[in-house]
Amino acid sequence: MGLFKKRTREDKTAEKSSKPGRLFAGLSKTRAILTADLGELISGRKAIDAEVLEELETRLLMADLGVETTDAVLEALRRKIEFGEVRNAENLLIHLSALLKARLQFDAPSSMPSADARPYTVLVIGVNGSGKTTSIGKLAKYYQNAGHSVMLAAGDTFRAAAVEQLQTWGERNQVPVIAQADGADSAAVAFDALQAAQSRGTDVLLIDTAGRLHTHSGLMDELKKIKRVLGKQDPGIPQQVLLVLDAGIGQNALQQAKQFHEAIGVTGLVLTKLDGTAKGGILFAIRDKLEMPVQFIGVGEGMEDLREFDADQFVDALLAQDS
Ligand SMILES: Nc1nc2c(ncn2[C@@H]2O[C@H](COP(=O)(O)OP(=O)(O)OP(=O)(O)O)[C@@H](O)[C@H]2O)c(=O)[nH]1
Ligand SMILES: [Mg+2]
Repeated sequence: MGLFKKRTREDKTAEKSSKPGRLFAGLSKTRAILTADLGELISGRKAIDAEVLEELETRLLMADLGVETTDAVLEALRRKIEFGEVRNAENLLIHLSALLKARLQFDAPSSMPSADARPYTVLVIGVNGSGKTTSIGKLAKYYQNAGHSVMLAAGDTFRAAAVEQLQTWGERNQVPVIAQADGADSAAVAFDALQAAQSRGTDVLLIDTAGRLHTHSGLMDELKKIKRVLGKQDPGIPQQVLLVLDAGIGQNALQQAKQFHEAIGVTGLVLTKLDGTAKGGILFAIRDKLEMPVQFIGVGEGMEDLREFDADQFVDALLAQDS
């Protein structure tokens, strides 16, 4: 049934390579939880009854939207049913979509460099394996596409492989990578890179760091040092501290984010691996519980699989009906 516009085979082929198509494909696991057979459940009914709302509630919780958003959305829908605004399945999903979009608006600062502060310096932090280095590789592309010159700093000095991984992304994007021998002081690498970017007039400097547990105070101190050393050059640097979170950890992301924020101050989040999880609703819980905006989302391992977060596109991709 046509709750939302069905997509033809031609649409799907075109979508695979297009940006909205990759977002749509990337969110398929969470979408399956939210919408699989929902149309059938609703369509046979004359009215939207308690059973339908209970089913919807279960699905929102399973997709990790969190209790706050789930309760608020259900409450709003019940009121709309009571006042006759929602009468059938089509109505219900349209209102659900609008309610979710309204709740997911972040007050995000611009992620683009301004003319008076070059290089726009982005410190990228997070636990091991969350997707920091990969996201930096994708961000290099993102900034180049926006017409900016980019430099990368290999601040993960724990493993030689980490430097090589970043250098590979540097080669793919044809951007310089500033690195020192492994075991070097990561704050020194960051500072070196900042000076190199300043002297070359680079627009954007992306600094990779080693993965670390938010509960390890020694490693958190190392991050503070990187930030302090950069700030000595100019207190406005780094302009952005991006915390990279693996969306697959669901509600645990909230605790991680709080502790990183307390330790060094996070300006924005990158939610990665949304393509690998059915817990994509975690963005709503983040909106409810944290002060930090989601700036970027990762929906795959490829260079193009990172995008600036857009609530309307995100909710459309979550609720669209797979045909
Ligand atoms: N499917 C998918 N995989 C991703 C995404 N982002 C990163 N990955 C994968 O996650 C793995 C870890 O990514 P890295 O970028 O190395 O993670 P990291 O945070 O730099 O890891 P450490 O430096 O070891 O702390 C790699 O296999 C990436 O390809 C994403 O959005 N989707
Ligand atoms: Mg890394």
